Amino acid sequence: MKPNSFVLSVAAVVAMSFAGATVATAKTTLEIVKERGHLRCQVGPASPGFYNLDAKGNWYGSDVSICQAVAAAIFGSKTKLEIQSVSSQVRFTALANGESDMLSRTATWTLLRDTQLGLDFTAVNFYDGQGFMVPKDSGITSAMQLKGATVCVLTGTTTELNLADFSRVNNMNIKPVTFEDSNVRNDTYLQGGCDALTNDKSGLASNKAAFPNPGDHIVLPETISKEPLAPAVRQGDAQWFDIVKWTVYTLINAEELGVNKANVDKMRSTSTNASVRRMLGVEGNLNEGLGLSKDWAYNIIKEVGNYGEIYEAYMGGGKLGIGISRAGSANDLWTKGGLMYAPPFR
Ligand SMILES: N[C@@H](CCC(=O)N[C@@H](CS)C(=O)NCC(=O)O)C(=O)O
Repeated sequence: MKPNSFVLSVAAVVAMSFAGATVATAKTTLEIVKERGHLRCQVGPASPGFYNLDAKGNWYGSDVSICQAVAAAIFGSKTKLEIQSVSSQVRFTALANGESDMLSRTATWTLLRDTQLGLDFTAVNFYDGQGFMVPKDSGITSAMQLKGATVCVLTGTTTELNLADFSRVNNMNIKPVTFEDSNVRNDTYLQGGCDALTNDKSGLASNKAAFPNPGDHIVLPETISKEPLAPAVRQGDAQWFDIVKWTVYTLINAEELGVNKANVDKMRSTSTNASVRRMLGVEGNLNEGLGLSKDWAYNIIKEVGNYGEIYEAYMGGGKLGIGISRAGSANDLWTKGGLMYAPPFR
């Protein structure tokens, strides 16, 4: 053996044993979460629909439900959860830095975010699009009338970028008024500091629901972008990615298969539908690749319900809902003309 190749092979052996040592000691996200005893999940500043606080300081909402569902899949209880409220501006860095285990926070899945921030988007839980809101008495009825207007917008968002595109493409000379804090943005708009407010349309419904006189504002008909909102995880842990992704798919499949919070026990003991039996862990071993117990999906449904129940409660017509009608929209099940379609339990 020539001395050079000897040196090389020693180096290779040393490198290999380092790699081996790293693999042997690095903990998976699931192991870290289990050892900690609870999941850390990021949402946004309190906002009706997605993530809001009740009088006792408990978080609730559709994005909070996804956090609860992942906690239930791991621990069998939705309460093994620490919610972190993070602004749009810092959300991705906070996740990439390891401050939380996942983000469930009206975050739009884009190519850049998916490939350049050290993150992976899991499965869409709400199909949205950007719109505009104006005071009713402004007389404005179309976004095309916003030529030269000042528009309040949150920075660090796709909203800000789409607004610039919309203005440029249509030669509108819109003047963005940018904010880091959504409360300050809303107050400025309410006090007449800008002619219009722009946000995802579900965000506008949420903002409006929190205004003193929601009826004084209208959402204009135009939708200027695609905003597929999805929970995200840090890149590099395929099992963790699968756990969060299949938690969303469980919620959607459960609705399609007619399994809900109220009937899940009965379904588990009496259903003869093979997909239901596999989903609820009565048959097969679909849990194994996820590293979760057989009843992981049962626990999700038992603790938080299915996708339709969550939608109705927080985004739809429920007491706490923000009244976005679902029937026939992109957020309906694929069996009803929508885009909510989850891969099968098999
Ligand atoms: N979907 C867009 C916008 C996200 C966004 O700004 N969502 C609103 C929904 S109301 C929000 O969280 N606002 C509160 C905040 O971030 O301070 C994105 O991912 O950039």
